[in-house]
Formats: sequence, structure tokens, C-alpha cells
Amino acid sequence: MERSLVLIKPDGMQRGLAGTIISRLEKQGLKLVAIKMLKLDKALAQRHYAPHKDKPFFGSLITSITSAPIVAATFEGEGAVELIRKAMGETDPTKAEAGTIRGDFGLDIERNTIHGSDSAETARREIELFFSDDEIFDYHRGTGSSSY
Ligand code: D4T
Repeated sequence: MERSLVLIKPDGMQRGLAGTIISRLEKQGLKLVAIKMLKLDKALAQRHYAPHKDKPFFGSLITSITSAPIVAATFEGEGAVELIRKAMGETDPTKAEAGTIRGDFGLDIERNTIHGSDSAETARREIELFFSDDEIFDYHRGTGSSSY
């Protein structure tokens, strides 16, 4: 079963959107298997965003993601990576469609409320950075709204 890492970024936290965003993804049928709140230190932020280390926005990305506590979560489900990317919408909220998380809540490209892994391979790398094996739970969740 595929997994994806989701981060509610500092701007999302400051606007009280963590519950709303987690809830949207849960309602989509994705299974929440790990969740925690933490304040990223610079070292972890740089490891997480290492693929962007040569980009001009890398410095401001690290500054913003370490500026306040975030919520990190792991979701599981068939096609979880793609489903979450679709639910997130375009990186730039001004281009993201209405009904997507960034389209509805994002302010600008630096304050786009949510991170989601961009491939299953990236997800494996990112989940390992944030969660140990014993923080990721294995439990049954029915796909119907009334089964548990
Ligand atoms: P993440 O990785 O946060 O899920 O976002 P995306 O996958 O949608 O976008 P990305 O990897 O291209 O960018 C990572 C992160 O950097 C911020 N960013 C991006 C920025 O501050 N300025 C920019 O010009 C770009 C392209 C937003 C997301």
C-alpha cells in the first residue's frame, strides 16, 4: 500500500488549518497512519528539502518551514501520492483550482499551506526523516463511511 508524507506548513498552522486539511484527506478515504507536531530544526529542514538545495528559493524555504511548529502526518492508501497531490493543487495557490487545498487556503507560493510527497520513492525517504517505524500504525480502516 502506498504512503505519502504530508506537512502542514507554518502558514497553515498559523491560520488554524491543520484539522481542516487532515480531515479533507481522511474523508477522501486515505488512512492516517502517523501524526505528530514538531518544530523543524534547520538540519532536518535542509535534509527534507535537499532536492531543492540549488534553487534560488532554498534559503527562504528553510527559513519559513523552520519559523513555527508544523504538523507532520503519513497517509496510506492506493495511489496515495497522486491523490494527495491532486487534493493539494498547484504549487502556486494563484494557479491552483478552487476546491483544492492550496486553491482554497494558500496565500502565495511561499505560503501554500501543505507539503505532500511527489512520488512513492520520495515519500519513503521523507517518511523516514519524520517517523520511526514504531510511530507508524497498522490498523484496519473500512472504506465505507460506517465501518471501522
Ligand atoms: P512541496 O514540495 O512543498 O509539496 O511543493 P511542490 O512539490 O508543489 O513544489 P516544489 O517541490 O516545486 O517546491 C517546494 C516548495 O518550495 C516553495 N517554493 C517553490 C517557493 O518558495 N518558491 C518557488 O518559486 C517555488 C517553485 C513551495 C514549495
